Formats: sequence, structure tokens, C-alpha cells
Amino acid sequence: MDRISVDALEEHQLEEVRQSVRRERDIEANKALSVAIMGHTGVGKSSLLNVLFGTRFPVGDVKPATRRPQAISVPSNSGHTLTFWDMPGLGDSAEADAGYRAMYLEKLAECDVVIWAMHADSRCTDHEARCLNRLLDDAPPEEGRRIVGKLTYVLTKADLLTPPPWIFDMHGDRGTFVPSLALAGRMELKAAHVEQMVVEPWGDLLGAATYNTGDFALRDRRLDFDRQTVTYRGHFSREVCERYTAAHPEHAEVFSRLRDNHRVLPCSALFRFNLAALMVNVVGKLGPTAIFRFQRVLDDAAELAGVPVAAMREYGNFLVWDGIRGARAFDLGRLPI
Ligand SMILES: Nc1nc2c(ncn2[C@@H]2O[C@H](COP(=O)(O)OP(=O)(O)OP(=O)(O)O)[C@@H](O)[C@H]2O)c(=O)[nH]1
Ligand SMILES: [Mg+2]
Repeated sequence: MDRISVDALEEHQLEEVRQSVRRERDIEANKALSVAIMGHTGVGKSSLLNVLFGTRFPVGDVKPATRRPQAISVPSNSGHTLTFWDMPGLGDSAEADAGYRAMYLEKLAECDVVIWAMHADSRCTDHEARCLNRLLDDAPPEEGRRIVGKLTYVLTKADLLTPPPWIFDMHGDRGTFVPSLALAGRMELKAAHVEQMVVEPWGDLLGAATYNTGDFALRDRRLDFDRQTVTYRGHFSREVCERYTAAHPEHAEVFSRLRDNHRVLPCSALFRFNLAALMVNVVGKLGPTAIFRFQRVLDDAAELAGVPVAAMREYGNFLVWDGIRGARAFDLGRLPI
């Protein structure tokens, strides 16, 4: 074979390699993705999906309502799907838990992201941590790092964290619930505490990743990058984030996205609070290309914050009965606005 044909062959082979890399990248970018929502019974998993996607999954006011995994699929911009799995809640009975553990392990292995939902007004973080530890003890050891990396934590029913008050920011017949400054501060402390109890202990099993828009090129013992992705090995805590941001303020957005990987997020299905932030966290965790593929899911979630004034009045309803006069003294639901 003369020199020219060898070059031609090499070029031909190179092209094949390029095509196969492109094919793999396309498969990766278009594969169907899935998210599971897990946690104890009654934390509001089904309610959260109902408000996010308009499903009518049964909700239990008194006893567990979800007895087997149920799914809702939403399309990406490119027509591929993102499936959310609503899981039965743990903690109903030892017997039920034994059955659900196998389901949880299966979904922990197969789903790309797992939302772990916890009551915002509970202090049982140790119980949650032990529950996750037990689940991971049952997983093959090499699965551990992969599973830990999928977890994102939410504090549900944040509307119950009061006082200090919630503020209803009204625009016409709708409005959005926002926490007062004092309440936002308390929520932040609460989230930081939960992060310390359930995220931090995983230590170096943790990793954070986000997409690289192209201009991020910092590398150190823990931080790494390629053209598509920026990664951090370990817990990207608030302190770590602040340190990097102070040193490289031009990359504040990248650090904030890395921080999203380990942020514990308070949210409320009832108040439609932080639903868009939750979706940003979830989609961000799905990988560097997901944020572009699922822009529509993010846009839809951003539309969800509005609550009709009539509904708001019901949530805030509070009646004082004057027992001496035998009359209604104060009824928040009837006060004129
Ligand atoms: N205040 C308040 N209550 C909520 C919220 N979300 C759900 N709930 C209530 O919490 C209770 C349980 O809700 P579900 O959605 O059935 O909880 P779940 O986690 O799916 O429960 P299981 O299916 O048993 O695991 C119901 O009474 C809901 O109305 C919320 O954001 N705020
Ligand atoms: Mg449920």
C-alpha cells in the first residue's frame, strides 16, 4: 500500500470513529430520562407531582394513598420523554416497607435523578439519614457512589413553616406566595441544617456537575472541566461555593449551578412555592445537555407559581369566634381585600 492510500485509509477510519462518537453523543443526548420521588408516607410526593404536571394521582389526607409506583411522562423540546415516578411512601408499616425497599432499590438504580422528599417542619433528619443508609447497604457497593450522586433533597409543605409570615404578592385575581425576610432566613437555616445531616455525611462519595458554556477552564484537586461539563469531587457546600465565587467572581453562575447539586430546597405544593427552582435542580442534575432539551419543562414550571386569590383566601382562612358575644369576631376568609 503506498503512502497516499494509507493516509486515505487513516482518514476513512478517523471518519468512522468521528461518526461513532457523534452517534453515541446523539444517543446520550436523546435517551429517555427518568426521575423518581421518594420519601416517607404523607410528605406530599403525589401532591407535588399533581401540581407540577396536572396529574390526578390519589392524595391521602389520613392514610397512605400511593401503593405502587405510578408514572407521568413529559416531552422534551426534541420530543423525547422525561418520566417522573411517584413512589409509595415509607414508614406506614414494617411489612409494607419490606416490599417497598425492593421497589426503591430498583428505581434508585434505574432512574437518573431521585428527589428525596422530607417534611419541612420535621426534625427527624437522623431517621431519614438512617433510612437512606439502610437502602444503600442493600445496594451493591459499586452502586453507592452512583446512587448518592442522583439524590436531590426537598423540604415539602414549607407553607407550614410559620410564623414569621408568608406574603401573598397579589397581581389582579392571582398572586404568588413569597416568604417574608425573617421566614426566608429561618428556611435557609433549616435547609442548611438538613444539608449538614443528610448530604454532608456522604463526603467524597458526592460529586457535583454542571454544563460548561465554553469559557470555564479552572482545574484544581477537586474541580475539573471539559468542553461540555464542569465537575467537582466532594460536597459543593455553601462555604465551598462562596470561596470559589470570591476567588473567581466571573464564574459565579457556574458555581451557583454546581451548588444546586447539593442544595436542600424548601418547596410547597399548596403555595406553589419554589416549583421552578425544583425543576431547575432536577433538570440540572440530569446532565449537561438536559437543560437545553428540557427548557420547555422549565418554562412550564415557571408558569406554575400563580395562585388564584380565591384559593389563597381558603389557605389562609382563620376564624375567631367570640364565645361571650356568641358571634364571629374575625374571619380572615371574609375580610375585604
Ligand atoms: N400544607 C400542605 N399540605 C400538603 C402539601 N402537599 C401535600 N399536602 C397534604 O399532605 C397529605 C399527604 O399528601 P400526599 O401527596 O398523599 O403525600 P404522599 O407523600 O404522596 O403520601 P404517600 O402516597 O402515602 O407516600 C395530604 O393531606 C395533602 O393534602 C403542601 O404543600 N402543603
Ligand atoms: Mg403518594
